[in-house]
Amino acid sequence: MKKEDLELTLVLIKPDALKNSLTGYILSQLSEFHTGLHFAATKIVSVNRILAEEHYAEHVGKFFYPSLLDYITGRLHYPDEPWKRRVIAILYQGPNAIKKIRDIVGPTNPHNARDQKPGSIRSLGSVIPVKDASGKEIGDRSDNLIHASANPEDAEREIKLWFKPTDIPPLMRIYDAEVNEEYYYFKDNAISTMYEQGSLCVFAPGDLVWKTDLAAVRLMVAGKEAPCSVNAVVAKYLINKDINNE
Ligand code: 3AN
Repeated sequence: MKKEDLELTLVLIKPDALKNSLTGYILSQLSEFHTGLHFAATKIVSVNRILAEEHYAEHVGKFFYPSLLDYITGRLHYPDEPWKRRVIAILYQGPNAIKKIRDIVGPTNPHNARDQKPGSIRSLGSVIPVKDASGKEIGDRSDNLIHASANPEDAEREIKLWFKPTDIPPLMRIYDAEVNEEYYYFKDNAISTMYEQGSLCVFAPGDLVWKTDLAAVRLMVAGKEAPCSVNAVVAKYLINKDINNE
């Protein structure tokens, strides 16, 4: 098996797709029959604030950022039914996985998708006005049903943000993982090797973790600058935990 044959990409089936019962349609569009790609991992995620902020970190400060967080956490589509706020996160694997999926997904804005790529998944999405606190329209939000990694760098960052190494079968894992040998705890947006009341154990000895995450937490506990944020490391360990940070 060549390395190129094992390319991985992240797909998120977002709350608007779930609400509109488009999950089955989307899965069939992305099926092995159409794409030649294979499932490498999947999970149902109730997206918490930490994960949402980290996933959309590149959009911090843009006018649509707050509504993007409300969208991906499911608050917009399920305001009164919090138990239905979910995203389906899937990893697909195979040659050219990133491009193949992006082609079927279509352009970011559903209006552009309908113009430029009719039949793409996002051509079924909607464009919703975004208003400021005074009710003045300040732009549009794209409810575009699905997220798909845009390039190999984004794919690696996003896959390591949403999935632990053990979520992926060993022979499908393409990023290095390592067995951790220490306890690492998370509290008040910081990582520590010391337990305090209210700390959450992120890694325990014997856990298989992303090598890049382990390198980052070692720098963090040494008080040095790490190449990623604390939230980027801990987010995948907080998925579906009962944390109070909505
Ligand atoms: P894509 O999802 O196609 O990779 P990104 O990563 O540029 O697009 O944007 C992430 C999300 O942010 C989009 N899915 C869309 O919902 C929202 N977004 C991006 N650009 C805009 C924009 N100019 N106006 C409104 N929403 C936007």
